Amino acid sequence: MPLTTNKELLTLAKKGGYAVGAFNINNLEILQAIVSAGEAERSPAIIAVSEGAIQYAGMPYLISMVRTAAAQTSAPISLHLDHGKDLNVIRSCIDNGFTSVMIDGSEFEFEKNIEVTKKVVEMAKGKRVSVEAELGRLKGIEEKISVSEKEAILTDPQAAEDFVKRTEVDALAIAIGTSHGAYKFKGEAKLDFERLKEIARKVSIPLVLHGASGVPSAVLERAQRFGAKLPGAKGIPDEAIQKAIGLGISKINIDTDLRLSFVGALREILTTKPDEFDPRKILGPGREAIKQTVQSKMKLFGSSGKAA
Ligand code: TD3
Ligand code: ZN
Repeated sequence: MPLTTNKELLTLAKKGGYAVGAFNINNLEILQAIVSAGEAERSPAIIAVSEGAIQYAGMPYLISMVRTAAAQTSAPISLHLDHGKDLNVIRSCIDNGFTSVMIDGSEFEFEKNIEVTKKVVEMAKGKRVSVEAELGRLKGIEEKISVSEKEAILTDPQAAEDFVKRTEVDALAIAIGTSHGAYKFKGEAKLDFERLKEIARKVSIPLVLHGASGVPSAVLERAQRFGAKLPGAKGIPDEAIQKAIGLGISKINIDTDLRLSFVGALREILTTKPDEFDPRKILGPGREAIKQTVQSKMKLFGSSGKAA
């Protein structure tokens, strides 16, 4: 089937009370892993590409791989630019077949964020391209953070309502205490669910949770058993993800868990089979490990069985 848009996927998810995973790719194996997980689970999936991935793999390669994937699979997928910051890159994604783009103006103050976000909404108008924006900062909240520091980082519910009204974006990424990468919390995992509740009350478009990797212990232990050094790595517990979906999150971004799964499998092969030098025998297990992880996310997010 042709690529679908995030708006289509997320409208159904919001109605159905589940979330769609956005999984980052930068090569063939990761893409194949996500698409075969979607097939196996009968689940939709968002294929996320960052500006860094575009630099690494090149726009033409990424677009043709994802188009080919969409044509081969019967589960819906969309092609989404993750954390777009460069308006030229965003424009080129819109013009070249992406079905969703994110404009990340979260580093700017409120009015400037609105201004850049509106520019992208304008670029996407009349095209089959959804727009996601971000309000608030994805930084870990330390245990002993002051109230004013916390307010400066996390998304303000009233500001979110105004932001969505003024920009007319299709989806909004919010900050409730998650952060990117494998080190999300020093102590106990803590998310601001009250804030999420309040935002969901005021904002009717689908809400997005970034920095949502769980750093699953089995995945981490495999990587560490074969030499990975990741002391203190910690993610979002599965229960917190389920709670966030129950409170109105419809799109969940996962990258770190895919990277950890991939590298654990590669480390194991390279360590246990030092005579192996066929890339397929090395990358194949990496692909399989990502597929397993993506399938477990689809189950966790409730998107399994939701492919139309
Ligand atoms: O937008 N992304 C993916 C890119 C971040 C680089 O890891 C996320 O929000 C994913 O977050 P996580 O928890 O997988 O790092
Ligand atoms: Zn993100």
